[in-house]
Amino acid sequence: MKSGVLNQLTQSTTKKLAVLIDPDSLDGTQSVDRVIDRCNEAGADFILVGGSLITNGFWEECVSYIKSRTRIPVVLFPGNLMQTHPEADAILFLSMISGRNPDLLIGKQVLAAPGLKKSGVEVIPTGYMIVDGGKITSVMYMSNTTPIPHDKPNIASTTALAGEMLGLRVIYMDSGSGADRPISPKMIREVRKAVCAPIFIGGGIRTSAQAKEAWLAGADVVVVGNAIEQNPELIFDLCATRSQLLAEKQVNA
Ligand code: 1GP
Repeated sequence: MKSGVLNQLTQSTTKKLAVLIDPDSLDGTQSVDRVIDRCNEAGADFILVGGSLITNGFWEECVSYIKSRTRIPVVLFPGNLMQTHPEADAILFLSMISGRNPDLLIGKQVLAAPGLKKSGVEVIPTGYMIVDGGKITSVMYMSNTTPIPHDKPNIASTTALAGEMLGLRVIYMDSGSGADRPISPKMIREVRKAVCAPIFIGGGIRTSAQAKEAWLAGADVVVVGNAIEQNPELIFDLCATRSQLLAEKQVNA
């Protein structure tokens, strides 16, 4: 089984940008190109592919097409069991530790495990935590779980800590696609203090200022989906902000 993406996450402390592509929100390869071309030019670190619901039958073709158009690692962020693909570089193998739905803690994973093993795709054990982002998002509705309250950083940090103690290698905190407000820097800081695992932060990030706040609070990977679908040029701003943080760190080191 491959191990490149997790190594990249754990061995380098530089801040990273992941661009999320939801095949259901795109209408064919032209709109994929609009995003991928800019990811290639600006130097995004990862391309995440996934969605709560795939209704347009574009999954298989979409992942293969992205792989054919970029050398950036393509990481699956599956909304359900069907969202696997042998050409992907890795899959975030999610256990929804913020919820108490046994099917999403271990049930679906049991069903998916044999196929994933055969596919040879790198499997990244991921503690997935939904945080209230000010409205009911698809992931909240589809998962039938209660999100962690926005103003309870201690619940988030202890949940992440338990996830890490259980052996999960990455923590992904998500206020849901199109959330009204991103996860607060205070909550990110608390989780950062609690765990060593790389932290992904996503949901409702629309500007490079919000991404910067998340990175500075302790996020390793900032995930942006909706805002980039609406304006792919934002990738340039986000990558510039990420590079500026790196340059500042080098000057201050
Ligand atoms: C959703 O974390 C991702 O699961 C990204 O959210 O689409 O709001 O950027 P946005």
